[in-house]
Amino acid sequence: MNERQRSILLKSSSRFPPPQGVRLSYGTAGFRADASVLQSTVYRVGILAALRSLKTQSVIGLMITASHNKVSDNGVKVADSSGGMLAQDWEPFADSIANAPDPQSFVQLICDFVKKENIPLEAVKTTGILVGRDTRPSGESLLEAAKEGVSSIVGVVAIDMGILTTPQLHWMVRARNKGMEASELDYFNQLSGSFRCLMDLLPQGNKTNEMHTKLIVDGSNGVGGEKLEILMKMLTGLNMDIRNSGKEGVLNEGVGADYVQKEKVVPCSFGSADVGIRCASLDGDADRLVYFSCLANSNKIDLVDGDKILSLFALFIKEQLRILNEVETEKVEKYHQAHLGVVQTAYANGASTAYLKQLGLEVILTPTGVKYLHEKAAEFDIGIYFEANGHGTILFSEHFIRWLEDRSDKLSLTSKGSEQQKAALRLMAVTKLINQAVGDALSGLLLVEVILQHMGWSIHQWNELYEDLPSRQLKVKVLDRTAVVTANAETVAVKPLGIQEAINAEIAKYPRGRCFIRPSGTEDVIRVYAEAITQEAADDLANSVARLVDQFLGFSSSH
Ligand code: G16
Repeated sequence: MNERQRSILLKSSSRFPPPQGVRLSYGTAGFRADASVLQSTVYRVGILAALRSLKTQSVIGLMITASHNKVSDNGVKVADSSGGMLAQDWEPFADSIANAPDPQSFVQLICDFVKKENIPLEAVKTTGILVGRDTRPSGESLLEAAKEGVSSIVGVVAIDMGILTTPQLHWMVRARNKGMEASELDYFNQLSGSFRCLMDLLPQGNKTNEMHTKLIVDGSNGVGGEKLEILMKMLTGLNMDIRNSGKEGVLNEGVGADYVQKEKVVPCSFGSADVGIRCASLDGDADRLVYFSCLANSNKIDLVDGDKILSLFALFIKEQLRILNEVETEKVEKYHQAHLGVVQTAYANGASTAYLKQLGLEVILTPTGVKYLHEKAAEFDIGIYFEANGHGTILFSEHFIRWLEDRSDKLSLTSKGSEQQKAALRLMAVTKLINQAVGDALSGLLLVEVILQHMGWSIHQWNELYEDLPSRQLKVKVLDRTAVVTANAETVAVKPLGIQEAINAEIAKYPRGRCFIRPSGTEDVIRVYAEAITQEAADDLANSVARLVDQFLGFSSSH
């Protein structure tokens, strides 16, 4: 690194001193903390993104969001050149620069890393950082800090994309690096165009049922509601009512996908008048989606979570593949290896995993975090991944897409209008509608809506695919959440010593009981998940394990 670059970094970093007494970690989905301590971290991540851009000689994304966290928090994460999450082998560097105590050690870390990674400190191809933020009030000044970080690396520029959903930013990075148009309008055009295409391909007779009944969307008082309002104007046939779109009410407070999925109660602005109607909930930055219906005389809901969205998508895709392969003659090439697989985490309801296996699908379990699920799903020709909390998408391999395009072209010549051609066109439209960079509540919602139409199903019929085992999730505040270390896709706690044995003893008291603990990567808590055959048993199991966590690690603990 030359002297000029070094002195630019020294000068700019001295304007962003790190907070005292706070240790930050890149976590499940980037850095998250109270917004007041993040200026320095965001500035430093701006530098990291610029280095990543030079290393990959491509466009990189930087998003300022704390997603489902409370409004006073904020965060920052990097979208890699593929549009997916930052390469995991760069996370330790992110951790070390975020925590470097002074400008000298910070700049030295950068110099060492540039050398180790052999990063060319000049742009040969298209580089640049797309920067976006959600609607949090702290986002504006944090975005400025990010821009300062980016421009501290000579030759890399930040392009301010303004207020976006997180998946929009990921989509734009992916599109840019594929040489496609990548504005917000392009995003809306792609989603609305492919949705229209799927609507045109609905089986005859299914065109009126569900679409004429209302869908009510809870926007979590975040960016998603506002963007969905724009998208809705480009669509026909959807009768959608958007609530909690951020004009009133507090972000993620008593609203949103995280609240609805964890508490299993109606969000604010929903009530008795909505009983039986199909409802959906987005989270604060619109990368999660769950559905629900309100129950009569209660604030409880019937939850249709990420596992059921996954099941719906898997059923639809499996059916289209079956049609495509059904009447193959020897003359046409058959895609023998179309390998369809699904990826879940330990939070997946046991009934969903059993159902997916019964469908004959290969089910893989990973630790929590889109970065892990996405990586596994990419190993299939068609990989569908979802966390129960509503975070997920479908990935199609380049090889499969090429085959599909070719197949579709041939069918349009040999059997135009046939069921096979329609199945090929449907799959092609899904590859465009679904956001293949990352889970996207808006694109996921449109796909759910069109599949329900295709099946001619109500939300209730969809919900009846299988019956969830009762479950309960709790959070426990502890002195040091890093004291919990897990293994086997987070199903076993290997530290603190002895806690897993104590958990096992609790589980043994409940028929079909299942329970695990893990440190959250986005909040300062230990999460507890429990499942059993009755709600009371799931609640009891979760509560007793939460007490164990408190005994082993809590504020009153002597361990
Ligand atoms: C992020 C991640 C998700 C993860 C969630 C909760 O979601 O992207 O993969 O499930 O955090 O993680 P944890 O349990 O470690 O706190 P979001 O929607 O907050 O970005």
